[in-house]
Amino acid sequence: MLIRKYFSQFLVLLCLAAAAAAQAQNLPNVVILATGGTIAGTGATTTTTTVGYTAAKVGVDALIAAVPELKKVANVRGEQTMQIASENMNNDAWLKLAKRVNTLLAQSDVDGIVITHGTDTIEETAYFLDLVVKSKKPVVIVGAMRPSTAISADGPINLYNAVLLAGSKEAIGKGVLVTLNDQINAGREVTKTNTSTLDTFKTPELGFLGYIQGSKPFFYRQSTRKNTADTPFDIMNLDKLPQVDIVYGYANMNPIALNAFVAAGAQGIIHAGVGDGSLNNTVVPSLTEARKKGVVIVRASRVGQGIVARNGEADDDKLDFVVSDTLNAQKARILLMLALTKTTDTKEIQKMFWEY
Ligand code: DAS
Repeated sequence: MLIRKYFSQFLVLLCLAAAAAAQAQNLPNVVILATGGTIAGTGATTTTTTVGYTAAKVGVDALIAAVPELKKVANVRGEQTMQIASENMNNDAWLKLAKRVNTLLAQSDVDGIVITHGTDTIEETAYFLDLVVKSKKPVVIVGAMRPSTAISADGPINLYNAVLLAGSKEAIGKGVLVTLNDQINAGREVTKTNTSTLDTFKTPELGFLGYIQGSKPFFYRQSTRKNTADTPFDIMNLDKLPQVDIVYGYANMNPIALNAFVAAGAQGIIHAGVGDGSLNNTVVPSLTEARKKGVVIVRASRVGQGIVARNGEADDDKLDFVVSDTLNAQKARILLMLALTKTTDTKEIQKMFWEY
């Protein structure tokens, strides 16, 4: 009697295990690469939300364990690639992260990647990866505006959304994506628009790619620019990126910072000018001198939206400058850095700003 009872319990367990294995087989395999940020942050009290917490404290396994629902949408495993607040993100970290992403995506048992990241430089890492990932599989970057210990922390639901997006067919071929707050942004255009609110990530004027609702992604548009596998930028054998710096335009500007960057060996300068990328008279001689030394100059704008028109506020043909199209200064810096790994020809570089 007792044997029959145990045997039937054993059979039930066997069926449950088989059902779980079958379900797991149907789920996508998503790897979570953790880099730090507020999503991994902790605060002294549950009401420590936008200030007073410490970023980059919680490990990737704890982040995953805090969202058991992840198992319903994907087979997930985590790697702690680094543990930093993203204001400290740098070129070496980007190369390490990008190489790991490319290595994993080349594996047939990996269907998508999620990167947990601080929000301060998500927009830069997203565009860098948008240009150097060599796969059409989804890469989704996610962060949080409140630490994991806060009331109504946004990290868990953002992570859940990011994992289901990275495992979705809809996200294939869309370029690197950023999701927070149930919204989906393109890596090329997304930018942080508010220092502390939950809805800070936007693509002003050009708009979101879509939303995540009821555990499903909904896309309404996609970027027209070439990305990921369709770019010529290959970082797998690079261990250093060219030095490119940004000078910020303002009334009563002077060339001190610009001259210092050039003297320190910058190979490229992004000039984030006022308006349509206008140049204050005080800096034109230094820019011209830098160009003569072979430094590539890109005219961007501090405004943040709109096209910086070639030969508009400056004679770019005569000065041999490049214009940034719609890229803001921090993103123009990324494209110029990668462009300089391929060429110093300003005509070639200008074409890249029209294409990526
Ligand atoms: N310091 C911020 C960062 O790591 C915290 C955050 O918002 O993620 O980017």
